[in-house]
Amino acid sequence: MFAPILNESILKRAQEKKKVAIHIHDLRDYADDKKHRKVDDRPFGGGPGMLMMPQPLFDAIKAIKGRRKVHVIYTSPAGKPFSQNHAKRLTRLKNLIIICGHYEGIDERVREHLVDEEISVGDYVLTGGELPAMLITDAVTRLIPGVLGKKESLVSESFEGNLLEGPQYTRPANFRGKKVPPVLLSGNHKTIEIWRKSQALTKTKKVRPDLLEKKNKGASNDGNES
Ligand code: 4FV
Repeated sequence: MFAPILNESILKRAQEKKKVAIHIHDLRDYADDKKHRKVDDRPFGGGPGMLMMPQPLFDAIKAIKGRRKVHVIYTSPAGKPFSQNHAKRLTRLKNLIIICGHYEGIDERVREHLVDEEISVGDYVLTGGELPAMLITDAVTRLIPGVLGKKESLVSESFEGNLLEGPQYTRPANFRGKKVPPVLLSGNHKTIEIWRKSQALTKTKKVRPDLLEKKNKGASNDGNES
């Protein structure tokens, strides 16, 4: 599942520019049960489905960590909601391991003894933790200095200042009679900035008023709050 994501566009270039190194590990390689390479088992106390066993996860993470300080993330619907601030905070950590959840979940002893942080990418249930892991990898990698080229900017994008991005336009100025707001053609950067800010505010008020509450609560955008 990961190859197509990692070998395209910005993530590919980020690895080529040695801004990030991304390795995929097959848990079955760490299963004590060499014959069936079993990594899941039935839940104690009964109940539907299977759980990820502790042994392959403990031994895999021990082997991958070696002597390095690594921040271990587990992706699950029961995690803290992922956000841009969260991504910013993770870019400050040198080594991340992301456990991709599967089946009904993992043995609680993994969460207790290995997991530093549980992250959810949204209040819905997926078939596996791979997509959440890819989301986190993408959102974090693009924030690493030097990954995004000049053309791509981090400055005026959504969630900067807890505001959604306002409307944007490119050529032609008149597309089949549909015109671009004249202020954007004025060349007056001050009025353009004011217009953009007010548009972003209007859109945020309409679509994500919760972000404005956060903004007004003075949540500074320093990446500490998730
Ligand atoms: C999920 C989420 C998610 C739950 C069962 C994988 C699945 C299966 N992960 N945010 N939402 N995980 O739905 O992070 O194990």
